[in-house]
Amino acid sequence: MQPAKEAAVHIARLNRTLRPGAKAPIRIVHLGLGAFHRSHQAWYTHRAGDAEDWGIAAFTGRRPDAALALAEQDGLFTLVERADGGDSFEVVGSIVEAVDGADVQRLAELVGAPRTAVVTLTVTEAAYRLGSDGQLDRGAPDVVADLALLASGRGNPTTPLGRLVFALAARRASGAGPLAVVCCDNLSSNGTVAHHATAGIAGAWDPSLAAWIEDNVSFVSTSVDRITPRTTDADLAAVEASCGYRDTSPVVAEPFANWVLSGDFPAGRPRWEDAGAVFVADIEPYENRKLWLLNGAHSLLAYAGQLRGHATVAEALADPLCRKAVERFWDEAESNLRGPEENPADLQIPAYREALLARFGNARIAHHLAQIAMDGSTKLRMRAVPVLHAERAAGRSGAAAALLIAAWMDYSAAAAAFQDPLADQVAAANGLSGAERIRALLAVVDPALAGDAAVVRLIEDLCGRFGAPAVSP
Ligand code: CS2
Repeated sequence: MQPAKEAAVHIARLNRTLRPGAKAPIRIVHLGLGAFHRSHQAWYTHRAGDAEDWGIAAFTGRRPDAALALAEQDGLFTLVERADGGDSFEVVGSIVEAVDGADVQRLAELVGAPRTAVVTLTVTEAAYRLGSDGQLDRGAPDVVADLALLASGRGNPTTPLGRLVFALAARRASGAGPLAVVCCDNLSSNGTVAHHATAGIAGAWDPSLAAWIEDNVSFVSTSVDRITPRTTDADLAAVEASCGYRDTSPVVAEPFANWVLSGDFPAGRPRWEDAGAVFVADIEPYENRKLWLLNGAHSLLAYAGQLRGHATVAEALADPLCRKAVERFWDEAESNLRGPEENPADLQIPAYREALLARFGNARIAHHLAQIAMDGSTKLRMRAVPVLHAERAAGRSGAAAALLIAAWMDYSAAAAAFQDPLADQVAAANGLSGAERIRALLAVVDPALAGDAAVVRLIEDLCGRFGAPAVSP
């Protein structure tokens, strides 16, 4: 029997236990069917007390593969919770339809359906096409192409945000009423970012659609957290050995999961709080804690660690030079974190830092630094730039945040495969030398910093700290 067929048979058996009645109706549409969606939002929905009312239709991004594989298993997949002490397995049943993202007509049909109440997004930080001014970069080639397709009406948009806008037009046309768009990408004020990107595309296509979106779509901000490395063949084998069936689409994640949300759900939502999600009025402190402490340290380890020859987060953290850089960065970030208005003491930074060390040190999770290193120009804007600005505003140097940026610069010049939406600009900047190179690279990340001669000097001085060449060959 073909592996996928075998899985289908086993999973169909599981299905009868998991879904004794009819499948949950589709009320959530997701864009960005990848490992993180499955370990996070799909798992929270599966664990919600009213899960039987909330099915997810999940669309892939660039390729259909994940949807095809999952559809063969009727949307079911195994979540492997990988703790230091061992694995535990759970079959997740909340995805009731898995669709190739290119099927924009199906997307429009589902978003336009009155029953659909929520659209969730994990489309990567870079997909929002933010310029360094924080607004939609209308000159980005794929945005330009999508706007032309939308305007001509003779083709389907290809970017996630273009597709979302197309589907929202269908919702307006069907008169299905308001709904919530929930951004689950690692960006500060991610609801606002999704709002700006959506409004930017809609406004350039059809101002009356942009006005409808303004009145009918609630953009919810969230802070999402669960370390989920890419699934490997060894993971498939581990599921088969322990569970007795061949799942082609398992997902491996750490036991820890966190979801903080802020915003309105005009057409309702699952009881995600049953699975531990938290709803707050003031989300910024939680976002900053997560983006600066977890993601900031991740990026630092990704660049410094690879420059030092390490491959995974756990390996890099075990290197005293990297560990010290992380602790210093955390000290700087911590001095700029404020507690939430409703509960100022809730951030509990020392415990959070302690927990992060344990999470990063979980050597059973092979979290590859190369995966984290991607799209650095966007990620640094959330993870390093705000800390550096805050430090300098407080009259301090911000050397630890500057070191993270310097490590990214060194990595950008040394990496064999440098993946970034602004890779061309980065390569051009790396063709320069000395302070000019630093200024040009900084301009890619944050023009204000590039205009600050003291920051340029500081970063120039910090380049090479992890043993890489300060200038490209
Ligand atoms: C990582 C995140 O790849 C990256 O940039 O920092 O995916 C990180 O693992 C998650 O945000 C953890 O919740």
